[in-house]
Amino acid sequence: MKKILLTGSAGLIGKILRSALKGQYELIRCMDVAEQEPGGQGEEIVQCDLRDVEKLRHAMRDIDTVIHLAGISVEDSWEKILPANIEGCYNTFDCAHQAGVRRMIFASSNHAVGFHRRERFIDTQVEPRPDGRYGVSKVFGEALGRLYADKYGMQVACLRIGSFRPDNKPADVRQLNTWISHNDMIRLTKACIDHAGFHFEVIYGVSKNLRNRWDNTLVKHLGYAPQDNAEEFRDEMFAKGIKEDPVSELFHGAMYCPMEFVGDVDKIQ
Ligand code: NAI
Ligand code: 15L
Repeated sequence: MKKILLTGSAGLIGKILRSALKGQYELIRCMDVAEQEPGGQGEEIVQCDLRDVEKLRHAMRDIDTVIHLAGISVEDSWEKILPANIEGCYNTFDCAHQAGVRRMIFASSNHAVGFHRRERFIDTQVEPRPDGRYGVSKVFGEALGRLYADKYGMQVACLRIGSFRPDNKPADVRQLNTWISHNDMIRLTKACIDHAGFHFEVIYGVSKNLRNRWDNTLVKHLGYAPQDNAEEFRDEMFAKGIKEDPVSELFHGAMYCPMEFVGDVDKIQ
């Protein structure tokens, strides 16, 4: 029986994981800067900002595994990304290390590799290619994960999540590739919590979509077996029409790529 700290537990993914993991482990400590529903049996509620190192350290006591979801979850200004996703992510890894946490499951994003060309499949070893400040913060988090695994022996899994939606279905034609269902997100998280032992892993958080372009072959040993397929929403998504920006449609990161874009797409090969 494990004790788990779930950061970002008041958010979209956090709420789903909170209810799915409840009762399956000895303790789920739910931490967020936002207010939360009171804790039930096997749950503790902590209100804490990732910048509050003292409180964060306290939240790590007796924890085996941290699931780190908290932070800015979309492209935003540096003023917002810096404290939450850079400083806050560092604080989370370092407080976990100091408290003797064995395993970290870090919510990275497909936007860490968003400027790879969509015409190519990408695997878990492609070089970082962030498509914005948010993507840079996810590359930073993955780099921290590599450091804390190599230097401090922490087991780290970085989940490059695709598109997780409140209504549990894709929003557009692109998300027929990138969608992850709620149940597959739960499966992926549980695979990483329950695994006997790993060093440092990167895995795409995507369902078993017919149009998936992200290759998890190298991390089959993690035991993530997605069951859902966005193709069931195909007709509904195509009926909405394809209105993608010409820069967006070239790259895996899609809508984040044209933001502020003044580059030369021919040079992004
Ligand atoms: P969300 O925005 O719904 O939840 C994020 C939570 O973090 C919120 O409850 C917020 O209060 C909390 N938070 C923000 N700053 C904080 C701080 N300084 N201290 C403590 N808590 C703070 O995001 P969502 O969609 O649930 O995503 C969770 C994680 O997964 C994020 O790291 C996001 O980047 C990542 N992700 C999500 C994807 C999606 O499709 N939803 C896709 C790829 C990655
Ligand atoms: C993400 O990283 C974001 O958290 C989410 O809001 C979506 O934009 C998602 O990626 C996506 O690429 O669809």
